[in-house]
Amino acid sequence: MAKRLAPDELRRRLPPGQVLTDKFPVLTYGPTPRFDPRTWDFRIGGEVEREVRLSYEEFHALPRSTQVADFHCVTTWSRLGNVWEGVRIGDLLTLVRLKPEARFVIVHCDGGYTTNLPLAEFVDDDVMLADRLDGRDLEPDHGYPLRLIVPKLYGWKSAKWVRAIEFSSRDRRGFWEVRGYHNHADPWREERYSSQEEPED
Ligand SMILES: Nc1nc2c(c(=O)[nH]1)N[C@H]1C(S)=C(S)[C@@H](COP(=O)(O)O)O[C@H]1N2
Ligand SMILES: [Mo]
Repeated sequence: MAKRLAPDELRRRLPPGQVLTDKFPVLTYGPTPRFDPRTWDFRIGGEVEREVRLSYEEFHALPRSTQVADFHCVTTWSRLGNVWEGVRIGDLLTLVRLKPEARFVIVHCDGGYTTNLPLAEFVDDDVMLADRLDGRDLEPDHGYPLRLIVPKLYGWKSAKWVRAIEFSSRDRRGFWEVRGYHNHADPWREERYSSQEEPED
């Protein structure tokens, strides 16, 4: 699929320093968590009027969408044209009322992995919680039963095995963001390392 792209199309879709792959490498720190639908739940909390907890069945009753998006890992591979299926953030957010203080999002995963992003980027049209890829359920190593997809940022923001979304008034760096990766992570600006960050304030 990606191989058939015309050179100008490829230039438009492949960020600087990235190399195409048709495979889907697994990039995980630590083991793949075990999934049990009876105990799995999904929480939305923090700066919301009322916290929400959904069971596996309740989550699967939410409106579903499909979208095509490219995926860029900071280790330099990019996989283009992924067909993701799941729940758009816009549809998820009909379940809660955000407090005005909510400005950042911290994503919590099974196994303790976390990642952070600004609210404005979390609510972008192309951000979703996905459970299927290319017409099949996600494989456990790729995040089943649920992963975040944030196409405009490097892959470590696309957290696998998501269990909770926390809205926060202040930004708190996640797992890789405290270990030397860039807080923002825009692949088009090659925001790879925290050492590149401009001092703020
Ligand atoms: N929970 C969790 N999510 C994670 C990671 C991880 O280690 N744990 N790795 C991230 C990184 S660095 C990338 S590039 C993508 C890779 O997704 P994949 O393993 O499905 O290719 O998952 C991201 N999400
Ligand atoms: Mo990555």
